[in-house]
Amino acid sequence: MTHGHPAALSVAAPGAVSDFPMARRLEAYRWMVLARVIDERALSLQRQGRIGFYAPLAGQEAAQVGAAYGLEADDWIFPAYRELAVALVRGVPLRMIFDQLVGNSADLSRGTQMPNHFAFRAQNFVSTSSPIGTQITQAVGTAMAMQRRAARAVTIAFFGDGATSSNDFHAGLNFAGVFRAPTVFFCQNNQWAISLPRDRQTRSATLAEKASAYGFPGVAVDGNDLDAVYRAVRTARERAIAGEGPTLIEAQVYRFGPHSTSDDPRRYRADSQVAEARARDPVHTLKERLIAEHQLDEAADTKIWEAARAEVAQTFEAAERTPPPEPRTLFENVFAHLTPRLEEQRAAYEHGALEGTGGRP
Ligand SMILES: Cc1ncc(C[n+]2csc(CCOP(=O)(O)OP(=O)(O)O)c2C)c(N)n1
Repeated sequence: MTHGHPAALSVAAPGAVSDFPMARRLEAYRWMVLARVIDERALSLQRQGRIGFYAPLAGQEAAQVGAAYGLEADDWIFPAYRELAVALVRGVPLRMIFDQLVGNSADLSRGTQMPNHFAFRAQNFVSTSSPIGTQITQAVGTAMAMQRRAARAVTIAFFGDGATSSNDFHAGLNFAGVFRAPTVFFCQNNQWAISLPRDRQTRSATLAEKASAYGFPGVAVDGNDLDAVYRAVRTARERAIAGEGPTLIEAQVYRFGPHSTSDDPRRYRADSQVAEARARDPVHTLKERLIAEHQLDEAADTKIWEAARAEVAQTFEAAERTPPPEPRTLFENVFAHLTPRLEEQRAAYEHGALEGTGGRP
């Protein structure tokens, strides 16, 4: 098992900020269930050839939902490519997510972006970073701009264990430390960077301890524990707003599924390791807690899952029925002024010279 060292697990200053609000725990659970259902469905749809690509987040729901609840509406999110549950909690409509996965005419990027590469302007959810780590420096730069404008907001950069070996991790954390940028670095250590296990990523005992080299706090939390994640993000946010600078949070989780629809995890890890991690399933953990707190029972739980499955099925079908983008939209929204070559292609398209090419120039 490649999990971090339990002895290093700590929760940021217990009691410094309040626990996850009791009244909103059931709501948080619903988001986690919805994320899990989307995940299962999207994997299956990709296998059926109905969407082109997907990066599952199963196993990381509590980390993402806990982090999202720790933020405020004015904060800016700099995601990697696995933060679908963060987008949900921020209020991105399910329909917009599926429009993007399908790449239809209602999609904000008109199908020109790869599926699963979201950007939601209204929710301050910045465009997905597929190049590992680039969002880290962008989050720091934006936080420094916020600082200069005296905005009472923070940026949060989401990234994985693999990203801690990137140039941008070093540049971003160093700058943030020096300039006390109001940034929260949120590392979801899901134990794998595609096929590379955590113990071959670094000899550091935890990823959180890397923060000490940059001169600010690093905390490792159990990413399956909604309350622990929420507290850590809340504390980091308050610190950032107070002008005390950034925090690195390492949420220790496990990626249950493949890295993406493009790989087969059974070629690089044992089923027994996955089974062991699944025993700490964050969705199940929260369910048990809600039952113990008398906020949920089995019948109500079944209804939550059924409602999520029905909503996902109906919404996806509606997105699938929406027509594809007009081919001419290929020439729009990329360049302010088309390059001469693209101008030629657009003119050829408009004159029907591209007929019989399936709309492709
Ligand atoms: C700069 C760069 N190098 C390599 C890749 C190929 N790549 C895609 S995902 C990935 C692993 C990232 O792992 P991690 O940061 O742990 O995030 P996770 O996928 O586990 O969420 C790599 C190496 C890339 N996208 N960008």
